Amino acid sequence: MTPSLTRRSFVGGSTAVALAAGLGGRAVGAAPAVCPAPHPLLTQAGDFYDVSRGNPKPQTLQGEALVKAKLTPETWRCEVVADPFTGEFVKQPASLAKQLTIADGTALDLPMLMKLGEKHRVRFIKAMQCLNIAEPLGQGLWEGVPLREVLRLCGRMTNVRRIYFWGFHNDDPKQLFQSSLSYTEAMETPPGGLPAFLAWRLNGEQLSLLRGGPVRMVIPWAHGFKSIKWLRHIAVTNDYRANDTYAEQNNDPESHLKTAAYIDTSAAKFPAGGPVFMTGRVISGLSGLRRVEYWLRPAAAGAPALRDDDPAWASARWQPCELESAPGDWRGILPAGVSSKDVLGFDPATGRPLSWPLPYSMVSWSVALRDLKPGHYEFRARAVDLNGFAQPEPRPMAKAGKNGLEVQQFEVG
Ligand SMILES: Nc1nc2c(c(=O)[nH]1)N[C@H]1C(S)=C(S)[C@@H](COP(=O)(O)O)O[C@H]1N2
Ligand SMILES: [Mo]
Repeated sequence: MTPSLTRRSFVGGSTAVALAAGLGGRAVGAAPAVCPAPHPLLTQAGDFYDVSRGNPKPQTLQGEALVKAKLTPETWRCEVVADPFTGEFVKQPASLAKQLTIADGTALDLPMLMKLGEKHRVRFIKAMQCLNIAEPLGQGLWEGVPLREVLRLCGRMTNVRRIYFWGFHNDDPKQLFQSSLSYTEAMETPPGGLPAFLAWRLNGEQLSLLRGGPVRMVIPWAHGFKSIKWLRHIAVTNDYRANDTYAEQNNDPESHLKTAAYIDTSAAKFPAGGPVFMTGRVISGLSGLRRVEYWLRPAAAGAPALRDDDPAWASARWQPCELESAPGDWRGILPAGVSSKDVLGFDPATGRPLSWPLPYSMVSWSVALRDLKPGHYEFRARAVDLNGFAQPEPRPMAKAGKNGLEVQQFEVG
């Protein structure tokens, strides 16, 4: 199964430098006098980098096909069943006191979810990132109800070790894209932690078909492959294996979002004299974020990639970048009617973020490079986490998430 990727057009609050690059390759930029504005904290639903399988892709369905797929708000249904699976180490199958099925008219629908939402609603700002793509996909304010509240509708569970879930896939087993959580991950949340949830709103609006609506799973700590779109099925199972579709493709199925910095594409050439502004985004992953730093060095035009064992790494001079600070006033950033006091990760009394960046969110960084002599340069940026580990430490294995160090070459003069 090969994901097909649609590059979102890079517009809307993007930097002048990046815009020039996006429109015509790496343009020769007039250096802006002030640092370009940071990326907007919330990405519009249509501006996310899309990672979707399916032939046809569910977001292209229309009319009767959409109704048949149960992917309109009125027709949406999600079954919650017990998987009868047994095997060598699985003597007893999982069971639920009550299954929610389409056949007997008890499947989950949107009114049921909204009813649960009256009491258990969660809102959370999360960066979406694919384990296999070295660039954030976007960031949203996701809104829904914890998976555990949905499972509680089914009464007593026995012999449940994992929860599997998958979306609409054209009723073709070859197109199935599923993911899973352990029982504990689905049911229990550490204090101040973030629950797995079923989302039906994004940035204050109904979750669009394009972004996986009417309802998608959102797993706050995980890479995108756990956040199943067009959710239609939840199955509790006694199978202890994380048999995510991604696991079958040589990925670490229990990876968490990594702390990592990403560089915006800059102009290829800057005039001498003015400052050169470099910008980018950084995700605060499992290990949190302490700072972003850069390393600038002269390098020949088109210099080959620096090998991992090159002695230059040892003498690199890493210097601090400026991190976008927490907004003092969240009105105008959050959708109308949403108070930051009601968003997870914020102090419910003051409405201020409890940490910055928020866990599993991304913010912009920037640096002004001054007094550069004419010549060719290489610019690298890296995140340093709360353990003091610099990217790509401590987990440089790409199949647990891409966090290699990015590099940009440019010329001054
Ligand atoms: N049903 C379904 N859900 C899915 C996928 C998919 O192909 N089908 N792709 C997953 C992957 S690998 C990623 S990275 C995210 C991407 O989310 P986005 O398209 O909203 O950016 O969706 C996830 N959810
Ligand atoms: Mo992905």
